[in-house]
Amino acid sequence: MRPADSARNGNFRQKGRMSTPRAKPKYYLTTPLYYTNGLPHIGHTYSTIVADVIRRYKRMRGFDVFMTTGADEHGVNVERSAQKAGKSPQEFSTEISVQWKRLWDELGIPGDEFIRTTDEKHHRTVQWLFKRCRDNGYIVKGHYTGQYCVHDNAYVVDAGPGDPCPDCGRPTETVTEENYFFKLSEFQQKLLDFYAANPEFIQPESRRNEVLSFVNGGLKNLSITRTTIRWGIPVPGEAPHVFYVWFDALIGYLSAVGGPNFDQRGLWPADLHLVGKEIIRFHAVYWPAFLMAADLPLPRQIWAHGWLLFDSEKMSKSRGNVVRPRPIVGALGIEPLRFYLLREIVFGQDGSFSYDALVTRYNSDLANGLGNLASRTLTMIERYFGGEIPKPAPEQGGETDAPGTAEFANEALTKIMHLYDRLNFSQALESIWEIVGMIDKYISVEKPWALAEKPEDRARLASVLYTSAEGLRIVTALAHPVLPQATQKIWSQLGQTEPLSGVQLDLLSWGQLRPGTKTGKPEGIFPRVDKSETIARIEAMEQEQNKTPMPPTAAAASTPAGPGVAAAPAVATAAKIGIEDFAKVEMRVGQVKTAERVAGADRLLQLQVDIGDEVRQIVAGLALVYKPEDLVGRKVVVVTNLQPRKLRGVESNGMIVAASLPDGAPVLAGFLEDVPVGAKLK
Ligand code: ME8
Repeated sequence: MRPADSARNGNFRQKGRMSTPRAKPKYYLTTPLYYTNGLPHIGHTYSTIVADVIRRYKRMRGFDVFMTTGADEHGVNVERSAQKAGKSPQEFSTEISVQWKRLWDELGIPGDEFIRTTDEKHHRTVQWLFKRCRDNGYIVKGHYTGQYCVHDNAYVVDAGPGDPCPDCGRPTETVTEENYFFKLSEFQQKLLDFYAANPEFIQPESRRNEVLSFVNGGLKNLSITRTTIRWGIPVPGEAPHVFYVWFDALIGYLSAVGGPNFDQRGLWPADLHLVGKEIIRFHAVYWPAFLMAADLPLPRQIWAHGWLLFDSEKMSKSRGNVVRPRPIVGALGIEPLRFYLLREIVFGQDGSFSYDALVTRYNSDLANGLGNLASRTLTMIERYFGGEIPKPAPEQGGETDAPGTAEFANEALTKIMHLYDRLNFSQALESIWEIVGMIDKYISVEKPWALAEKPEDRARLASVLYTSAEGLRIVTALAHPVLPQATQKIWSQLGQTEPLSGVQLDLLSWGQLRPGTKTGKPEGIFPRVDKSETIARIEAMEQEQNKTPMPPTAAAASTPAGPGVAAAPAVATAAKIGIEDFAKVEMRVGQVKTAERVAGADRLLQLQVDIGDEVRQIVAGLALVYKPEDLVGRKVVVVTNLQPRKLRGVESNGMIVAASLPDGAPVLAGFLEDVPVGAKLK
């Protein structure tokens, strides 16, 4: 059952659905609203490109599509970044928002609405939704002391002072506030019932399981206002309370399509919230609970995709290991980037970004694949038939285009649409490119250039080129959501006058290409490029771009992976330091003498570490990965000149150096050769 149906039958009314009569069914989708504490990298670009592909695909399936993207401008991160830049939060985040919007425009992925959480209409919506939840009895006032992760704008349940955030590994801060609480605990069963009634609500399955186990584990009330920061939407009549950034940003999806008057637009509920996997809980737990509490319709689906990795780590602003879209687009264009991201990465899973793979895909699938097919087909039609689609003569059919072609093509259409429907882009493209390969092979086998030599083979030549052109037309339409400009060019060269974006895939079938149609001049669509030269160009552009001062980011780059664990910096673009700064950090080889768990802290181990002239007690966030007994005797790298501090009441006098994996898991630094305990690292 889909959310709308279950809502009608269950507690949650499906208001506003289709209240404005529409010729076509509506489809409303969103990207996350990105933080304005830094500029977009290709991780963000990936999400927005995927949304744009869905938007174009759904239009070709007859939907009236609306897509929202935007900027999440409030919260501590933005406030701090603004402070660093010496600007007011409003001024700072406006500058950054403008740049995000400009980039999406430039890349041709602007969506239909760019909502800013500083927009007046959004403020009104948040305040209205708060009032509805409060009037319904789901909001109470109280005090809260807890560990707060500034980076993720979230309290960390069950964490003690200094414990790391389980999501990003950065140390949490202890915060005490008078807060308004959202009674999330009252929604545990309601959410579980809702998920059960709507098995496709959370996708993919792995994320659904993750959310189910989180909710099954019990839900605590959620603090939804802050008095410790000023940069937020004011809670009406309750100064100095401002709304918690997630009880602000999520509501942006609704503000974008009418806010309190969503009924009039008929777009709510959203059909799809597209998000990265790290924010699934906010979207699949908090957001539906807020909407249930306000008695509003729930979104139909949350789809959490994986991460783009660079150098095996999550590409992220704070790590600094980011790749920006502009240099790639400058060297190759936006369409090769779209194609690469959707073809190479299995949607829903993590995928590594590599320039090498990007250019290889470009040359093999676009230059040699689709581009070459279009140019050879159109060139031969021009040369042998004066630029007119020839009339096929089926009775002349040879082995390779015999009866099954039409059936094969129509079946492929159905299959590929199904793959798009499941957001299985990599397989959809793989299947489309199988057809490209088949037509290519067909041309090579039939050798139209040889048929053209003999007048008695004229009818056969016409059939072969018709078949190739018709195959190309179908492929072009199917690839349009991913390659909108290139396919439109090929489409026009095939003499098609209707804009490709207006073509309905459901009405597409083999044989619609009319013989006699005038074709356009064949033009190269994807010229082949030299790999090393292209990568060098991208890198040169990147360097050029990095010279232009970038707005400062949230900059938690140097924060450790956990208490007592210093993450080895994987920072490509972090600010450089002089040798004298590095010399301030004293690191020595240590050997673990004893190790035990710290009571009540899942992640912490209490270690006694011999550093040569003394044995130090160090509390380290290693317990999720390392068993205490496996550490005893192990040589580790210890930062020895840090101020001692207490973690869960246990004094920690030093820090163990470890790499931090994308999921925050530590990996201890060590040596291949034997080294004496106490040796200094330089
Ligand atoms: O979380 N790979 O904003 P944000 C793939 N403001 N996608 C990535 C990525 C990567 N390496 N890095 C970022 C926020 N993304 C909140 C959202 S919504 C109401 C509030 C994409 O600027 C991915 O979609 O940190 C991820 O969820 C989003 O950017 C996070 O953007």
